[in-house]
Amino acid sequence: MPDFFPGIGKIKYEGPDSRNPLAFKHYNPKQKVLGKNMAEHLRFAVCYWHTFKGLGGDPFGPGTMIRAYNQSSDPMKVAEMTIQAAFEFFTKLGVQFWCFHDRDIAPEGDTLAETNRRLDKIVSLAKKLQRDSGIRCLWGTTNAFSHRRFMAGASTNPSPAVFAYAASQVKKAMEITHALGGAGYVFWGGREGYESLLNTDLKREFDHLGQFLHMAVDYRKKIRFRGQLYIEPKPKEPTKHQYDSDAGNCHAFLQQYGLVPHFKLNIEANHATLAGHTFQHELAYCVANRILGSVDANRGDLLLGWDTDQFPTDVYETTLAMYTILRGGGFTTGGLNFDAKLRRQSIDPVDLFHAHIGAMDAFARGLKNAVKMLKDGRLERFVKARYAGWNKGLGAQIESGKVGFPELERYTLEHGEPAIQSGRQEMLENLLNEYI
Ligand code: XLS
Ligand code: CA
Ligand code: CA
Repeated sequence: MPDFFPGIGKIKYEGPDSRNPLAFKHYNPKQKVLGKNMAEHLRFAVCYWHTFKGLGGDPFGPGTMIRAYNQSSDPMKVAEMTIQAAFEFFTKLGVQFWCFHDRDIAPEGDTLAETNRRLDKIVSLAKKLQRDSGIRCLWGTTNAFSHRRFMAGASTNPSPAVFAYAASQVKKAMEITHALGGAGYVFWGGREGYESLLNTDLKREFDHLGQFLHMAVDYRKKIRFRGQLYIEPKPKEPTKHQYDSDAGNCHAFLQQYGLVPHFKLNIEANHATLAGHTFQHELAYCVANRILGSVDANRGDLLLGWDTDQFPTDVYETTLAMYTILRGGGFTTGGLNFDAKLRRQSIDPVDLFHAHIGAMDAFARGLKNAVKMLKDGRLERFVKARYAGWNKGLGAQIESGKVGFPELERYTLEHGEPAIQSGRQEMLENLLNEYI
């Protein structure tokens, strides 16, 4: 077995006092919290696209990173070496899961048939590597946005032939995700959106997206794939207007097309901030509507207006995220997938370890803080007390639908000006700091 990350051994938990940059200070996979161990709560996954296919290119220049596993002129040889490097990395890092796009793991051939043969070859290698390492697939997905045929979208393309191509690609990607025992399958909109309404039939494109997802639901059933289907919201990028722009918008779409029973959402932190929301807001919306499925754990830069996909390090964010996730019952099929990439100057393979170790520690701290918040219960009690008026009297009458405008007018005329109370935001912000 080649060693693509020489000199780096298995990353261990050494505790908060350790000064070893290649050790976990907080993530202790076996440590029990709230009845489960940390690994079971957090379900960390490494993403294939940024971690193994991203080389630091940006709109101003090509990649800066040189990797031993892509030094060949034969694209299939590169694919084989890369999947081996990936499993070496997952094993040394100690994650349980990985995520991929079809085109990350195997390069496209000249025809769809040839592309699928190439995929089968790499998938059989991946299956063996999964068996040997015990590492599992959190979710698979399709890249139906890079190739020029998808410039005007995949399932929302004005051309039915492109719709058909995208369907064939998703069919195959669902089959290989199933073959790899994937716990889920993601639909991120890619180029499902528009640049200009001058050339777009918005209603027809939405209808086609709905129809496409119904075909995916039918095919999932046909091949007996049990993985959870997810939609991943993202606004503004790459198209000017993306159809799946945020959690509320995806939820409305799923309701409109009768897809709620079949889909949950995959919430990405950076996409939340691009949509003008906090990460916690998007998670809380999903928890409130029972549609939270999985999480792409990264971070944006609030001073930049694009998808920077940085590794998560902000413990306030991870604490609030884990608090919200735990209050929603925690992960079942989903997990925390690091859809994040190294900065362009972090050129060494060891930087991949630093990035993931820091991100896993940030979420382990978030988990521990969230457990403190839940056990202490002061925040929860405050919110309960703030809404206590709805449990009896007037509030209970309104909620049960027993009164309407005339009765409420009578009440107001009788009782006069309502008493108001402080929202205590600053006190609660201080309380949050007690746990962090
Ligand atoms: C792109 C998305 C993408 C999805 C999977 O911005 O985050 O990587 O997670 O297609
Ligand atoms: Ca993502
Ligand atoms: Ca992103």
